[in-house]
Amino acid sequence: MASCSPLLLLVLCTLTVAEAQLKLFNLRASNLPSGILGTTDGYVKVFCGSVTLGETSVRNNNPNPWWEEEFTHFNARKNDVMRLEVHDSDILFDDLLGVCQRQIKLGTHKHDCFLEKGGTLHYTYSLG
Ligand SMILES: [Ca+2]
Repeated sequence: MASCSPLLLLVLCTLTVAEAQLKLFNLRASNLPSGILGTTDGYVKVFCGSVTLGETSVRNNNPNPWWEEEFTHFNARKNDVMRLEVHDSDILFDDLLGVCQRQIKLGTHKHDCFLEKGGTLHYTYSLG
């Protein structure tokens, strides 16, 4: 058909896989366990797909920390895997308290994630 140009098809395809903006915020945790040294010094590392978005500051000696940091990824796509790692900072080796992984969906979503070594991570993200 003369009306269906290859250029139009290309534009449609590009729109279908359009990249979206991911924003992660309202990060907090509750009931984090204490390590051998007895203090819980939590921080969170954030990844999306193969991209490292960064990490929060360390909240020293607080089993119920919150973090004001927000993370933004401008080239996110629906169904990318977002990965949040909760660590306890220590003098020698930091402990990994747990990992939260989720395929991101369009819209704004609030989640609670139970950590392997105890405690819960709470976060909100929006994709659009
Ligand atoms: Ca610690």
